[in-house]
Amino acid sequence: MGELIATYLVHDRKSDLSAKAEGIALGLTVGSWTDLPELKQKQLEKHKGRVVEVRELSDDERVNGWFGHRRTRGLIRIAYPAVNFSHDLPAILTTVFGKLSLDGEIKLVDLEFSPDLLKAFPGPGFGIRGIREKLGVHDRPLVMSIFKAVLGRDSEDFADQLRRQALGGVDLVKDDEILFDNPLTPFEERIRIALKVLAETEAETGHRTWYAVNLTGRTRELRDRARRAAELGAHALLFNVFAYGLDVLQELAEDPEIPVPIMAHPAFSGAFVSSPLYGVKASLLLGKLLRIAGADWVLFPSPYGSVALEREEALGISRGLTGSLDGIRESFPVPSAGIHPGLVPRLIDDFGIDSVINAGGGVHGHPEGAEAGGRAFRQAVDAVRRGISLEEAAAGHPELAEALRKWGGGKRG
Ligand code: 1AE
Repeated sequence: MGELIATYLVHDRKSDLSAKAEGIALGLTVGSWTDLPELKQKQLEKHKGRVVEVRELSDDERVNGWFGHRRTRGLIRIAYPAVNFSHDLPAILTTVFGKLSLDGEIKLVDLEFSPDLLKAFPGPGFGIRGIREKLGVHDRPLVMSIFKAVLGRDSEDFADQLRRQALGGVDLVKDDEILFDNPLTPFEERIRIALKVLAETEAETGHRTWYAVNLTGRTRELRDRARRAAELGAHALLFNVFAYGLDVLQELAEDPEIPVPIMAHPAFSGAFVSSPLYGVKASLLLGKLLRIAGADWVLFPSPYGSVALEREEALGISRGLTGSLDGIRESFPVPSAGIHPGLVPRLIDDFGIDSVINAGGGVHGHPEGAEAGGRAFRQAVDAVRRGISLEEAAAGHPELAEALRKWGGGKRG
């Protein structure tokens, strides 16, 4: 039977990381140990947590400043026997970071799954390769656009916005995450309209665009709603996973009657990942955990947009989504928020071509409208592929030139 190794970042007030590690390893498994009679110790041995590593790190002066005294900063790795928990994320998270998360001074930074344990998780149903295959795009990052200003608008407006975005040559258009089922643009109607509009734009331009519909509502309704979306032929589902829970994502990803790729939105995740002291590291929550639970795409704040995440954190998420993971498919990293065409060279340098360039305001805010906005992004991507600067490319592409005039950028590094 395998084990699960959890890594924690601690800021210890007692300056005794080894004692802290031992306390966690025993406290979250068999409880007290040395007080037990020998026979009981033997019986419980296979359930006992094990301290794998204790490593002291240099002080974080910002943290010492907050507390007003020195804290010993360090990484602790604990191995939990897989026999202790059922092989699902609710049991795993409760074991490794249940009550412990309430401590407020400890952060869960990684989980290493043994191959046995990993088999319990589906991973993405399609992954990067499967989606590229279906869209027929193999040699560049995908480009995605986001519906904006959709509340209070009707189906006609929805169809018109979608058409303009698709004509710009984007590969994907996703719902705004704050668009829920509503009388003006009901869930099923959005899917029907999108299929019609996108079939028309494909016939017109030869370019395929997919629409990701926001799967929302009470948890008990999600499965049926997603199955209905699949029956209607939906291309992709957008899912606000952190408002529901990782296991709900896994349920959807595993359902054979929902053969539709899933795009995970990071809404609400800031509540878990933002503190340097407590919560869960972004690379684990938005990277590895979303991937094993079955997200085909993962949106997260890019390091240089409007809701910036530190560069190392964003790259860590990307590594979690695409690094090797025992036969689990790769998920597309989608660094987002405040993205405009001038950022394309930096996005490709940092996240590679197996990523999605995603923009809402950067498409709709183009001075010539959303169609030109999509074109400007595609022109920027082509420029990087051809190894020329955006300024050079802009000379022959008025849409890109306008975008650079409005938002600037184009520089690498
Ligand atoms: C990190 C999520 C980004 C997102 O969902 C969104 O709507 C971004 O919009 P823009 O590109 O910042 O306008």
